[in-house]
Amino acid sequence: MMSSQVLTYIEQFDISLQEYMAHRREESSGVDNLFYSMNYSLFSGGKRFRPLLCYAVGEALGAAPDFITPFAMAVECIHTYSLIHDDLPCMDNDDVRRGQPTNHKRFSEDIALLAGDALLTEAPLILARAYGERSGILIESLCHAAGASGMIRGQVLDLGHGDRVDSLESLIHLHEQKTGQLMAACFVGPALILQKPHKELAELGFLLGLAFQVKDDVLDSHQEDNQSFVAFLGLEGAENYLQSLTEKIHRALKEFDMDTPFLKELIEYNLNRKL
Ligand code: GRG
Repeated sequence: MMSSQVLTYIEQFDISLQEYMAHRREESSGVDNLFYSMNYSLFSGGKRFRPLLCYAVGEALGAAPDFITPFAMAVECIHTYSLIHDDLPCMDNDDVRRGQPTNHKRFSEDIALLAGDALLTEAPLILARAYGERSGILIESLCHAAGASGMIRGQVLDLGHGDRVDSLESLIHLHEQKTGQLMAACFVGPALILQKPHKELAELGFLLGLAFQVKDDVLDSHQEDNQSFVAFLGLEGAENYLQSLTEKIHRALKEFDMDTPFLKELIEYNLNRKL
């Protein structure tokens, strides 16, 4: 359960994203189906964990929410594209996401592929239009996190096309890439926007990404998956690992003088979430 303050952040974010997408649909007329498909996945009940993280980090560093919104939208567009593509027949071939038909089931495979492509491309467009002379460094940081040196690298490792994942250490590395890089970008982006030091902040994102993935594996422990934290550590071991990662993140937040109620709520939300 999230606090009313956090729920208000989600509501405001959704309004901004809806307005932005309506504007983009006007800019690009005649392809309504593409926009239905993009909007279907953008507004189908995602937790908005990454945008909330951007706002919470921004708040801790002294940024007004409006200043963070475009960056949060760019991150959510990349996250949403990754889910659409991850569900495609050539990837996980999933029929259901968030309790509803996956994008390619609801629309078609070609439109789902293109909606994912369009959402990925939307991210640097949003940043370039919103952040003026800061946009170059933001685009560099976010694309580094999302691409061949980050999230996609993690996906390639996960699919078995890269180095073998045969130890806890290599599993941790995989998820630092696949989930942690985008979370790290949520810490680094607001610091870049405010021109504040960011090097150590990325480490917090990697830790949180790892905790997020361990929680996912605990929630999915009924599913057979020999590449999960539950497979490597057992259910109790994975739960203990999640607890120790969570405590480590709280300690690190304190160390960086960022142990705000908003950030602490998000860390606890991950620990206790049911989906
Ligand atoms: C580009 C094909 C492709 C893959 C990139 C991130 C990723 C790799 C694939 C997405 C699938 C996946 C399970 C990734 C792990 C990260 C993760 C736990 C995603 C789910 O994030 P939530 O729970 O999603 O925040 P909601 O539905 O709340 O938005």
